[in-house]
Amino acid sequence: MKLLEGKKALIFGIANKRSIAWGIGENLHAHGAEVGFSYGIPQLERRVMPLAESIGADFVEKCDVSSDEEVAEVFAKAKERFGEIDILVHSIGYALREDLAGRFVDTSREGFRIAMDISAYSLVSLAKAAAPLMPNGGSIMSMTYYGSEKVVPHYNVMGVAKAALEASTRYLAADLGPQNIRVNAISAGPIKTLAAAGIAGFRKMLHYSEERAPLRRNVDADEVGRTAVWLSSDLSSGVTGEVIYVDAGFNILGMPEPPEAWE
Ligand code: NAD
Ligand code: 0WE
Repeated sequence: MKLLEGKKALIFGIANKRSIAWGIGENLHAHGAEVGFSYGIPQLERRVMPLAESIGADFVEKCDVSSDEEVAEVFAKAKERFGEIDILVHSIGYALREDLAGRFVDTSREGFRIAMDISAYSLVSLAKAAAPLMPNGGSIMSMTYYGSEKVVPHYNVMGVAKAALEASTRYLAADLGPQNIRVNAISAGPIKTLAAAGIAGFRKMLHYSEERAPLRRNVDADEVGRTAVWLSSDLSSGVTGEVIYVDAGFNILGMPEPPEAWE
């Protein structure tokens, strides 16, 4: 009997084979879960369909999470297809490109609103829509990043949105806990996905963390997916409202390695 046998998962935020959402989907499927996917924009269908098919996932629906109507529609379809679900994965983040460069202090009102709406509020709206499909409890998780806690150059308004996402995780965990629905976030180290591809200096950031992280390497979407299996399973039944780090230990450091002069 596989760990997630009989469980049904809905995964939001797949774009291509590099997506963390795909690393999670593959692993949930490998451990026996039935998986459905949702993607954000029509152009992604072409890339997402063959991936979904390769693991026998027939539920693949577009949903722009900035639209209440689209969220309602995708959950109506999920109810039709799955009846109940056990696992909800939120793997969505977006800010205006201009807000991921330069100074945070220059963030526009509209840029701030968009980042908060798509990257943080959407977890609240998906959790609210998913809860009625989880009558026997469930596990909800989202993806976050260390830039929510400490200043990471150019992460800017996304750091603020991730702080809101992490705080929302705690409030949702408190609200939904009595229904045995757990809500957690995975804080992943930097991974070269579509969302990271366009970021100036991302390669240098990967080298920076690879050289300093306690494990002296970066993490990949498959490792995030394996932690998602644990959060999805009854092995983590006592864990809710938490941020779980999958970052090769980078977050524990208070200072980089001592310079040679100290040794
Ligand atoms: P990705 O580009 O593969 O995934 C991001 C997804 O968000 C895309 O599928 C995109 O279509 C979707 N999205 C954007 N706006 C949307 C909208 N309005 N409606 C629906 N979907 C929308 O990149 P990824 O790195 O896999 O990102 C997934 C999550 O992981 C994000 O929350 C990101 O912040 C987080 N994360 C990424 C890293 C990293 O270094 N790659 C590290 C830590 C956390
Ligand atoms: O959450 C993210 C990135 C999310 C993201 C990426 C983009 C690129 C394309 C949100 N919005 C957009 N908008 C676009 O137009 N990460 C954790 C990856 C990431 O992004 C950074 C990082 C890291 C790490 C940006 C600056 C500094 C570090």
